[in-house]
Amino acid sequence: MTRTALITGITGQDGAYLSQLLLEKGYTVHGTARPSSTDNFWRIAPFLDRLHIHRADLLDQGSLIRLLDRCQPDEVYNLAAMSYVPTSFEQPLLTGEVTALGVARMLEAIRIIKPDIRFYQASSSEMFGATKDQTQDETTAFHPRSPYGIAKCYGHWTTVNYREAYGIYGCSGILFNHESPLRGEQFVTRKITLAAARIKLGLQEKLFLGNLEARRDWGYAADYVQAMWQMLQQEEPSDYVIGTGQQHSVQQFAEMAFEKVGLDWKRYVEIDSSLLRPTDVVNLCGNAEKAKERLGWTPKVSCKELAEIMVEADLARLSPKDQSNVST
Ligand code: NAP
Ligand code: F7E
Repeated sequence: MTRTALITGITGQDGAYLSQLLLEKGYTVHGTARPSSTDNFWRIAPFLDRLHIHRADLLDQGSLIRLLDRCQPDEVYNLAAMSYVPTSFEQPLLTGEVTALGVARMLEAIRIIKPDIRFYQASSSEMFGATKDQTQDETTAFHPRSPYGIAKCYGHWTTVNYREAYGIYGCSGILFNHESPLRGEQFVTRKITLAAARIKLGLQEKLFLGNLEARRDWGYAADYVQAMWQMLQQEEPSDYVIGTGQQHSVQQFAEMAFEKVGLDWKRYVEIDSSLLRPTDVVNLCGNAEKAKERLGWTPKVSCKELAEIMVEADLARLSPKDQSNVST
């Protein structure tokens, strides 16, 4: 029988990769988009005609209840969130409403409408924040460093609590940074790859960055949505860290991206102190042993390959057809 999935935040990076994966697996795929004057469908445009899009907002309990009643999904992937850390410092209360309480609203809707739904919560390595541990796994203590990280801790523990209190099949996927050509342009990897491509093509002169020393475990979004799906196929629900186990600094990522277009990053990157955060996270590196053992999940794409994929995609997007042979 055809399975039905609902993805909140289907218009985002992960929503696009996950919907593609679920369509390939034969699911009927529903997704939420916020009511707005301009649709943000560019990531899902290639297969939009195969998706069922509903207007719903994590801020509005009634819209979520009606949504579940209409779709009757077997699986819900809660990807919607205010996901950009700097904005969470500017709008901490809105971040809490969407990224924290939004999870409780979705789980309440599940409890009321269809408690046998399998639920995936998009948790984040930002919950580890100021951790002193060199690598982080499911047992590492949380010490969030932003309103976003704090809100994700609430979402994580709410998922755990609904599992323990009401027997809901809820999984919290603690995903480390994952990127792709579909990444929003404000996140540092895409900001860098887009700038490297633009500078190569003579469309930009400088790239302004903040903290070059911050270190992240960067993986490929297409690999990570596979793990989301696998989590919901297990007999018992659980929480999983998903990461590559490899760490690079922002500076190293810039080196790799500029190298791809044959340029020396040092000539183009400048520091803009206004991009520094009130508190930053400087040392994240995931230990995904549990996911490897129980799900058989391993990452396929290295950080260097990822930087190259992203630069290539940005070059292709920016290049007029007759310049598609720009030397890389
Ligand atoms: P993204 O590209 O920023 O997408 C976020 C999605 O949430 C968008 O579809 C957005 O819709 C939607 N949204 C925002 N506010 C909403 C609201 N009030 N009601 C309903 N929808 C709302 O994020 P992503 O990179 O795909 O990440 C997916 C999820 O994983 C997020 O929860 C993020 O916090 C989490 N996460 C991401 C990473 C990562 O490295 N990418 C790592 C760990 C966890 P609009 O199109 O209308 O803005
Ligand atoms: O920053 C530093 C910045 O904004 C990474 C979200 O998907 O992953 C993401 O959150 C690092 C930080 O991602 C710039 O200070 C330097 O240390 O790309 P980012 P993030 O904050 O790690 C987690 C796992 C999520 O869950 C989030 O939703 O890069 N950095 N210079 C900069 N960052 C930005 N954005 N822009 C700069 O110019």
